[in-house]
This record gives sequence, C-alpha cells and structure tokens, in this order.
Amino acid sequence: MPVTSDSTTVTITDAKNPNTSVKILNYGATVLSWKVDGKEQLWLSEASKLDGSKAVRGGIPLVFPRFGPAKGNHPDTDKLPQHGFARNSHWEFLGQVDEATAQFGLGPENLDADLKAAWDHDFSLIYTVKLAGPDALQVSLDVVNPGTAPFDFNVLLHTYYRVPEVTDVSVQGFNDLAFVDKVGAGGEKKQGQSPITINEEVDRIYKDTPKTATIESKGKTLFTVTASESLKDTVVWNPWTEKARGMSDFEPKDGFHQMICVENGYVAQFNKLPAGEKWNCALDIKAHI
Ligand code: TA6
Repeated sequence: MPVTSDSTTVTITDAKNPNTSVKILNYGATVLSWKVDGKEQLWLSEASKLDGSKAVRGGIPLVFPRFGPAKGNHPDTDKLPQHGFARNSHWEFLGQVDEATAQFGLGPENLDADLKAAWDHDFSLIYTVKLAGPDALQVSLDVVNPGTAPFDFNVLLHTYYRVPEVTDVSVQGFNDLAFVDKVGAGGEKKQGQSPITINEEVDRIYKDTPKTATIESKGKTLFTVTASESLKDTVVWNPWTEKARGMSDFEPKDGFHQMICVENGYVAQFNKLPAGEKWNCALDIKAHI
C-alpha cells in the first residue's frame, strides 16, 4: 500500500522502491522527510516539535496567509503570528488521489479560535503532495475564496534542503537579481550576484525570480527546483551561527552547515483573491543523487 497513514502522519512510498518515500505530518501538512533511495533530501532539526505544540523546524513548512512578522502595515493579517497559521494548524488528511499522491485540507473549522478570530475569512486550502518520480517530489496548493469578499494573502513553501556543507553550495538561476536584505536592520535593497553563496547569515527576498533554480555543491547539482509562474518570488535563508543558537528548536547548533532554505512563494507583496475565485501554485523538486 504506497499511501499509509496513522493518527499523525501520512507516508507515500514508491511502488517500485521501498527506499523512496515522503512523510507528511498532519500538523501543518508539513513534509517532514523525503528519501530518495534511502537518502534524506530535506533537513529537519533534531529538536523539532512534532507534537503540534509548535511549527516544525525543517522539512517544508507552509506559510499562509502572511509571510514574516506583523509589521503594523496590514491590519487584516497583523494579528496573526509570524508566517501565519497554515504551518501550525491541524490539517485534515483528505485521502490518496492515487498510489503516489496524498491530499490535505484546511478551513476555518480547523483553526484554533484565536487564529480564526485573528483572520476571520472563509477560505479553503487543498495541499497535494506527490512522489512524482523516482527522484522527484511535487507539492501544490489551491487557495480558494468561497466567501463574499476578497482577501489578501501571502504563500510560501519554506523548504529546508539538506546539503553536505552549505559553504560549498551555490544557488544558480537568479542571475544578478536585486534582493531585499532582511539581515540586521533589514529591508535594504541590494544588488545580487550570481551564484548565491552562503558564508554568513543570509535572509533575502528576491522578487519576480526565474522559475527554475539549481542548488549545487562543488560543481555537482544537488537539486533542480521548478516553480509555477504563480510563485513569483523566492526567499533564501540560512540562520548561521547566532540565529541558530537563538532558536531553541534548532539542533544541532551547527546544523546550519547542512541546510539551505530556498523558499518559493508569493511574498514580496500581498495577493488579492476575489470572492469565489481560486489560486494555485506548484513546486517540482528533482533530487540528483
Ligand atoms: O524565510 C526566512 C524567514 O522569514 C527568516 O527571517 C526566519 O525568521 C525564518 O523565516 C524562520 O522563521 P521561523 O518563524 O520559522 O523561526
């Protein structure tokens, strides 16, 4: 049975290779693990909470309906916690679409009362996770507005890619795109340069990014990442020493050497979804093991 579930997780196993699988925690509909022929492709903190007490530190957390902390400039979402509520809510496993695909749903009925009060809109999220091949993972999200008024939202797939050593990594495909630098005081627009490398804390928002990027190490491609047109922007993040030390759920403390977040989303501004309409995004990741 390639799709199996228990009370807290769903696992999709490749029908042709039992060592290839993806595991999703119902809490946050968070992809916790993606193994290709037994080799883990995602980074997950050893101190990550998996009991629903806190958003998962690692894997692919989902960010909706706001990205980042409240800034006091968006009353409709400013009462929400950082990165919204999708990653820290109990999603419903809707079942398998086929032997390689599972679906999860979230609506107002799934939200804690405080979160529902903080963002009182009718909405429906349908998240689909697919083992799209022996070395491919596809995730896609439908955002539906069944209500009678529009709402503004951000979406981000906060993917923690596992890498051998982040200082050997280069992210190709962004050309020399400018970025907003969130490190320090944050918010300064800076000129980028290609490839993106990591030798310190990096926390950048790249707007209107090309739809395909590669994550390489020592000239070898580790991942090819292809985003739908609707995922306009990309965040690149590595907490480095101090920020890793400051996160209680980030372990081991030097684990930032084995991860890089390349996060496809719609975050540079809010997206308005009219009443009765649906928005979709998809991300395809190929692992080159
Ligand atoms: O996506 C990058 C970022 O917004 C960083 O600024 C950092 O805050 C990271 O997300 C992790 O946020 P979290 O709320 O999961 O600690």
